[in-house]
Amino acid sequence: MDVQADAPLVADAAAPAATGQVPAAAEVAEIRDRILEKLKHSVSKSVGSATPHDWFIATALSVRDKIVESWLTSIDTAKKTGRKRVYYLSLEFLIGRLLIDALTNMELIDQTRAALAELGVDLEALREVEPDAALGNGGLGRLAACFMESMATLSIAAYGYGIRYDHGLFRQRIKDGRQLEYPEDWLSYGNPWEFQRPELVYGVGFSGHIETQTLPDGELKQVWMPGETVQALAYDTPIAGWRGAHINTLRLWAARAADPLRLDKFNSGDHVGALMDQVRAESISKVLYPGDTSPAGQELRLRQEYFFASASLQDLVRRHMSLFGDIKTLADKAAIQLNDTHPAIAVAELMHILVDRYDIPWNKSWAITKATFSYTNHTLLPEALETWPVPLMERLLPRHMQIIYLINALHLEKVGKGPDASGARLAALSLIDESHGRRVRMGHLAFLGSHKVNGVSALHSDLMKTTVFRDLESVEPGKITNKTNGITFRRWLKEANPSLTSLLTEVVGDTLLDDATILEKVAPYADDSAFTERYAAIRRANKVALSALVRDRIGVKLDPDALFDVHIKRIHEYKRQILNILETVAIFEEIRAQSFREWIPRVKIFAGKAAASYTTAKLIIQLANDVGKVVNSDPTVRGLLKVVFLPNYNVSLAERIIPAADLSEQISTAGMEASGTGNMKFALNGALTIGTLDGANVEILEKVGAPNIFIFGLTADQVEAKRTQGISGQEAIARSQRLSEALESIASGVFSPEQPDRYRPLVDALTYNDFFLVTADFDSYYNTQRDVFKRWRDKKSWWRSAVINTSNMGWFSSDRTITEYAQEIWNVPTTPPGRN
Ligand code: 26V
Repeated sequence: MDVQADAPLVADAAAPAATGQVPAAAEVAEIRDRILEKLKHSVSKSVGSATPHDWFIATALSVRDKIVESWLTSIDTAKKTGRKRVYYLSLEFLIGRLLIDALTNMELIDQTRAALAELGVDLEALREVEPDAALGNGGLGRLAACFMESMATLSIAAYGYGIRYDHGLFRQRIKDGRQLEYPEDWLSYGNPWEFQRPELVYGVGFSGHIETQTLPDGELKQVWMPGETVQALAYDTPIAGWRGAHINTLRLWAARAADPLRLDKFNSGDHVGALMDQVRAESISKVLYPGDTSPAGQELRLRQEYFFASASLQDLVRRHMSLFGDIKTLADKAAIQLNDTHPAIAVAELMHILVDRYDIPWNKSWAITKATFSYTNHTLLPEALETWPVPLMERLLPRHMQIIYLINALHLEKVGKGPDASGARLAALSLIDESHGRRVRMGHLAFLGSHKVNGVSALHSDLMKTTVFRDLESVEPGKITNKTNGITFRRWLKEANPSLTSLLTEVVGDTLLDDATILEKVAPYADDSAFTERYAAIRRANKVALSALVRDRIGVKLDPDALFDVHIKRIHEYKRQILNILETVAIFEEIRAQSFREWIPRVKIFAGKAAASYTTAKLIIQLANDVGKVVNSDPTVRGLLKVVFLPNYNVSLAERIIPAADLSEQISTAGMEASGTGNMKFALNGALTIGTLDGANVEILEKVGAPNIFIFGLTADQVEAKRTQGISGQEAIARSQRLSEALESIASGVFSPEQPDRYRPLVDALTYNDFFLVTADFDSYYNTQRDVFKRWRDKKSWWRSAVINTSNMGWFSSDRTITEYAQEIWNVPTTPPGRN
């Protein structure tokens, strides 16, 4: 990819419009000179020999310098003012690319684009060479990234703590319609955003035994003597808030062995054995989410969780002691947020630190722990609720297991005194699940160790109280609160859709990204045809750009005037991609049978990854691809329907697809999607939602109003009631000719002629064991899709609804969500941007 500087770099798609401001020549010249300086002295390349990647590094380093100046000030100010800090503990941060994000938030984007242009370099081409940091699986990880940005924007003194995985989420390739997984290698060219901190190293112990000592006062003290110690090494990435007023730190831990190699073994000729300790230690930070189908995989996952929880707590306790000198004030100066149960072992670790290291009495330690922690739940799916086998915990973390037993004993003693202390109730409340082998319930540990517990949408938080946490809620009523998720508008509006952002700021003013609620001012323009025409033209340009991308990547030509119907997210049965595919097949059959009718040209766009071990999800990917192959080449269809599956869905691809979407598919089985955040990104960018009353769809409906969203299907209550009657799909299939025909064509091999029974397992599951109630919702979904068609024919009405969606999305800014966490959970002040 050696590109000479005199051959201008060209991006692979239409460049987003600049924001229209003409940057001052002197500033542009200064930026240009700084980039040249970095290219020479940090990258060690001449202008004539620099590759796009060299230019990317030089540009990143030049903006990083600016960020560092504010970063040091932010750290210094927090120190001087003795502010309470927020610690966001997350095993996932799905940050994506950072160049455009950093330039946007430092308000240097136009100047830098102009400076690079003077050098014959296209900023959009540099954007594309940056690897997409995928240290997360999906919604939970992306939420952590949006929250980091909003915490910086609101000048909260916050640290994100996580793991610096060598390899993030796997790279997905589609071969013959099937998903293949390849290791992702985001660090192979180096990472210009991070700073290694070799002085910040903590030992993290595992296994070993416990010695009981008798103190002079006769009290017993437990001393854990780990059998193995791994080192945690810190890497810091600065996270710039909007307008660069405040910069926070994302601190990620890499695992190292204490000694780089066993010299004795090496010298005796055992060259591989000499590296064993290193390999064992480094495996902890090797990959995101190691497969946990084997016992070794499970153990590695638990080692990851403890490794990062221990390093993070040691680090924050060290900071607290050096600043405030008294461990008993920890809860006044630190709020620790647990992003799901993955870091829940931190509750036992803090107890270990307080009781064993600082000799704080148990009850006082427990009070400090509870006041410091809070926990966010992100799913109610039983298979996703973490539990660890007691024998594994006992072997790997013997002292923590003791602590968990003691927490449990005191907890059960307390609830055992209550009026309703039946055996069944105590079993449900216990930290130890005894129903299939003894296992530690990490959700219970996180719940008990926290002062607040929250769900991520109104519906989800309510369901928490009636399902998995029903018994615990009755012990501590009022502990569960709701914090509906949000998204950062800097990335999901300005960076992803700069042209729409310019149009909106023309109307509401240039404080849109400071205070998203002013989007309301756009509402009156929903009836202004001059405005809606410009709004529609921007969408069309985004669709043209996406069509070019689709053509480049998978060779399918799209009609930018077709309705772009988009379903992008992890592939999971509860998200019901198969419901969408069934409707596609039904329409395909109808077009073929009645090709003379006036069909609405439509493109179904799918993207998403399936967990490597999730056979059914992988079969759904294959079905989408197989349907695409048949539909796209059918001469009767004449391009009226296209089906594309875009490989390797990630943050960067989402940034390209969302601004080009007309229809947003949010069709999970009601009660199963905790919130969704993609739903917010689409609606903000003006796609209309077709969705069930699930997660944050419920609140989107409230904000945009029923005429501007397509809601269908069973409600969460109806889903629950229906499941108690049985989950066979036979009745629903018998009632619906369309559904039975669509299923029949899939089952008979219309889309897999080379292997006709390929999709038998999918069809059988829907017929006899339809847990996700696809068949029950099919007719309602199909009919609602016809309402979408009707609306699409009336373009005036369509664009009116789109504008109303955009104008009502201000509430879904993660700035609002973080403000609520700050006020109601963390008790820290926030400063809106622009007021520093
Ligand atoms: C995890 C697993 C792991 C084992 C197999 C099945 C399974 C299914 C789901 C999950 C989800 C883990 C947690 C998660 O990512 N939740 C997502 O969090 C988002 C941010 O709050 C939220 O918007 C999504 O609705 C929720 O699914």
